[in-house]
Order: sequence, then structure tokens, then C-alpha cells
Amino acid sequence: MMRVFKTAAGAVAAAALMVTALSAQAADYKEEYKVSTVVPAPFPWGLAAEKWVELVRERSDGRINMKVYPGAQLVSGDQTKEFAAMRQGIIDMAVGSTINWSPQVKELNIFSMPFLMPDYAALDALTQGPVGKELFSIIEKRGVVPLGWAENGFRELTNSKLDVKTPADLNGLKIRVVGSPLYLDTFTALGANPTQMSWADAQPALATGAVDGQENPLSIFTVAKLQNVGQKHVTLWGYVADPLIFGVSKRVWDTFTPEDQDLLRKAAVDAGVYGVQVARKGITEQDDATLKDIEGMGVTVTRLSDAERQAFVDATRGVYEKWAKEIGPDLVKTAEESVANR
Ligand code: X2X
Repeated sequence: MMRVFKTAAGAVAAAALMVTALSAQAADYKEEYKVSTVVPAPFPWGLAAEKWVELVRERSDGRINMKVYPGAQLVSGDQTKEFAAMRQGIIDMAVGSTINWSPQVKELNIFSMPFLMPDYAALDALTQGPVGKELFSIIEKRGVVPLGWAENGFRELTNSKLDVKTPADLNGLKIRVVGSPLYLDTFTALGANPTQMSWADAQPALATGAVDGQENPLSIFTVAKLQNVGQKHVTLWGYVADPLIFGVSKRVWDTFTPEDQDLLRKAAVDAGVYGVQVARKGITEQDDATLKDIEGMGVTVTRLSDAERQAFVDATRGVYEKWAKEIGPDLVKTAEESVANR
């Protein structure tokens, strides 16, 4: 609509109205947006979240202030409630693990399918390809706007008892798992005794010997110093990986201007690129400095041959097939194709 102001006073009044409207909009923004994570910096996960906060602060000239709340403290430590709390608007934002969100978004179990992703290229083919796109559209329909990917990492097996080289070595070991019943199925199929608990409960359980082992990325192992809670045996089997997703509660998202939505999304993508880099540092074939550090601490690192690894693949095949039906055969097929064509 075009308006012509007949008087200077009219133009001034209109300008004043516009200023009021703009500041009313800015006033709708919260003084602080709470970002949930499970672990803080210097874990790569916490570093990715802090980077997001920093980039948004810089690029909005301080208009949008976010703060990281680690330890899943916004949901009293129960990390599997993070997604539900975000969709209800109790948590504004999160950098969350697909494992912890999978109780509410069953399709996210795709990353927990045993031995689906043999390497980083396979993981990237899922997050950056049609599977990632489909998952983002599912998440958005459930009330959370997903913006980008970071990484916790490939999850390796550790325990206090013995070097695990075969499924039989796992027999009777008490293993802490989290999040999804898929993990209970996997470890049960391998002959272990899995038990579900939060990360907050896992560390004392390892320290007291209430559980013998756990599975987590090596960056979690080193930063949390799991060798000091008896975890002296690491098996590199890379059976699953958990990418992280930057997400904003839809209710909160809708309060941002389109420009600021764009700013939040781009900052998440950039923080994710950084997060993936730090998550992979020191644990690849080309750069194994962290692995050497772990071995230097009196921990044995068991590397499986292809045949040894295959025994674990075979032992968990039934779990894979059962969960392919749960997750959705089409999505699993797309994932398998993405992995094959990586
Ligand atoms: O609890 C875990 O194992 C952790 C920190 O890796 C997750 O939140 C999935």
C-alpha cells in the first residue's frame, strides 16, 4: 500500500510508529536463549555448541544471546527428555545427539543400526544426503526446527575386564547404554548384560564397578578420563556413530525474524563444520595422536581385523533386520544406497 504524507508532521508520526513497531519486535526476543547439551567444552560436542553461541552473538551484534546448559540440566539430567522439552518450548535450543532424541523420533535410530556405517564417508553420506534431508523434515514436523549437523562420533567399546576381540568375550559383561531399546537388543544379541542409564549416572556406575563397560566416542573417553574409572580395555569396532543436530524449538523459532532465522541457521552450519573437525581430530588413520595418548595411559586398544569385525556384524544381523522394520524399510534402503554409493 502506498501512502503519501501531506505534511512533515505526518511523516514524522509514521516514522515514530515504525520505530515503535520495530522495538516491540526486538523486545519480543528473550534476554537469553537456553541451549541444552549433554557434555560441555572441551568435549567436541560442547565446543560445537559454544561456537554456535559465539557466531550468533557476533553476527547479530549481541542482539541474540544464547547460553549453553550442559549435563542435560534443563531436563534434570535425563538426556532422553531433551527433545520432548524442546518441542514443548521448555528448552529453547539444543545441540542434541540422535541417540537421545530417538525415543521421540524413532527414525533417528538409523545411526544406531549396528555396522550400517563403515567409515566417516558413510556417516557423511547419510547426514549430507537424502537420509539427512528426510530426517530433518520428520524432526520439523515434530515441533523442532533442525539447522545443521555436528558430531559426537563413532562409538567404541570399553570395559574394565578384558580385551574384547570376539562376541564371546562380551559374555556376561555389564554394559551401560543409553537412549534407545535398540542398544539393549544389540548387546543382548552379543551375550552381554546391557543396562540403560544417563551419562550422569554412568560415571559413578563405572567407578564403583556397578557396570563393567560402556560405549562412547573416544573424545568422550579421553576428556572424561574413563581410564581413571577402570576402563582399561578399548575395542575399536565403530559399530554405530552419533551425529549431533542443532535444533530450535518451533515455538521459539517462530518468534525470530526471517533474517535472524537465516543467521541462526548459517551459524549452526558453520559451527557444525568446526564441530565435525574437532570430533575427528586424533582418531583417524591419518592422524591417530589421541589413540597413541590412550595407549600411553596403560589402556589396551584392540583393533579388529575384517574377519573379527564380521563376527560382530553377523551376531547383530537379526537386530539390524528387526530395527529396519521399526525405523522404516524405505529410509533404511535409502541409507544403504547412500552408503554403497559414497
Ligand atoms: O550418554 C552418552 O553416552 C553420550 C554422552 O554419548 C550421549 O549423550 C549420547
